[in-house]
Amino acid sequence: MTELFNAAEYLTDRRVLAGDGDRVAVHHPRGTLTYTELAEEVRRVAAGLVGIGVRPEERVLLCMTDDVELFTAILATMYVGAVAVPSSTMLTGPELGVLVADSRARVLLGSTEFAGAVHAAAAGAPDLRHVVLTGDTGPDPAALGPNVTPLTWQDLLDAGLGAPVGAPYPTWDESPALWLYTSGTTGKPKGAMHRHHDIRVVAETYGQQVLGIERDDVCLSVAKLFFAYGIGNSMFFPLSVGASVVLEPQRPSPALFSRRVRDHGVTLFFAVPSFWGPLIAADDETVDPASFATVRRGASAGEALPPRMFRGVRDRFGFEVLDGIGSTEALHIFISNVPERVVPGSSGYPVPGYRVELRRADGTIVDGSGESGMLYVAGESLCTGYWCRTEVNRAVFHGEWMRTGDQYVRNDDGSYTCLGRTDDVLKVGGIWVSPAEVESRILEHPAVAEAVVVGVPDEDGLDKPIAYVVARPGAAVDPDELVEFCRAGLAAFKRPRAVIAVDELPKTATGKVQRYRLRERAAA
Ligand code: 3SK
Repeated sequence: MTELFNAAEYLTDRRVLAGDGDRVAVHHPRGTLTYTELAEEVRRVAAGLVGIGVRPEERVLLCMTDDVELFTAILATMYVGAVAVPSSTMLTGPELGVLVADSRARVLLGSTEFAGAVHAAAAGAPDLRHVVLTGDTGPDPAALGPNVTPLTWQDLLDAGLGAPVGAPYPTWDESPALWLYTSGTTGKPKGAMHRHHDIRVVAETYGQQVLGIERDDVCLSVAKLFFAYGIGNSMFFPLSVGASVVLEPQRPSPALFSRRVRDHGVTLFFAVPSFWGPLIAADDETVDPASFATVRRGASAGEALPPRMFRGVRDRFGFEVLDGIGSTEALHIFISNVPERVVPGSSGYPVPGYRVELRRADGTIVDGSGESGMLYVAGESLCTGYWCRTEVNRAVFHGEWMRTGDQYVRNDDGSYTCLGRTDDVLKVGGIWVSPAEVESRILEHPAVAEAVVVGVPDEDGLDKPIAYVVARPGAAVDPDELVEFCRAGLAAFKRPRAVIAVDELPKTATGKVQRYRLRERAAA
């Protein structure tokens, strides 16, 4: 008989059964939740979801800040056998609408500060039936249309009064639990589908065996819960061992996060290179190095951590940062540095439970000797594929292996170093940015005839999007205005950091833009 397994139960009820009921699970802006309180709150929200008609395997989309409502709603959705789809809170209304429509979500949960995007997204989603907002006001019925019921958070909880949930839905390892959208290599968002099993796998491999998370740890992550990196750091790892997490809804800044580290005695601190840089550079008044006295380990992902930053954190704050590489498709990190064996500038060694291969363009395997190859990974936490994307699935998933799109080299000591992307997609501040999407936005501007966006490394080697544009005949391009135009039509992190007007773009004889020449020009 198939053994039942529910990841939300594993992370809540099972901790209570293991004796952690009175321990703090969550520090949030208004107080704390013990494991017993968390488990109860999850069941209350679960009852509300059942009360409004959520059924197993249906998607529930969540566009929310890192706070108790999001934390409990993700767990509650999985508890009732439905699929949690946490989405980026940086998306515009139409961008969010694409995810609501693609996922066929019938329920959309939003934080009140994203009401504008939530209303706009709901307008174009035919399958949607309920929109819930935190706060007292609730969504505007006029903005939602006749088929969608607007609810406040309290309405959701009240809907559960007649539908108590005493036990998790009988899911098993293979049951769908979590979809995470990534724009990855094609630019069009794709929902990577994860099973209940994948959550236990990342907690028990990277979380417990590499990071070495223990019951007394206190975790704080710069990456939010809607990222694969963030949900592992802030939910799967701490709850899998009875540790605690600090939830911070506000945007991460060195000053704010160093205060949170100090106030909560954080022991495991998770960040990305675009945060480590400003943290190291901040003066002592903004960031008191003594605030980090309790941190025993840091973790980094998203982009390769420059050795300068590894040394900067160690020398100024006194802890080691374990850099690693993961992916939304693998749910978390699958190559990582390990404590006391860090090779600065490398991503480290394969995490226990994962296999990696470097392959040449013809598919043959690189066996060492400094030759680079495309990184492939196999492991138990790989997603089952992208929702409704047959063509991309065939290109990316090959039996148990996944093509990552990253070019890597294996060093003599067995560690792996990233050489960059094999395709044109950029990672900016740890988030995928599709040049094609930014180019389409720029091309909507009446003054622009042609546009190409390339990634250009800054002084730390971290990619920043730069746009080259050719003006229409008789028109002139104002770079600052074009950046603002992008900000208005795209999530802000996708905007080009500079716009360079040129008379023509370098092209091959067949008319293909030579992006590498623009990258070279920008870097010169
Ligand atoms: O970007 C990464 O390295 C990463 C790490 C963990 C989870 C997800 C991602 C994309």
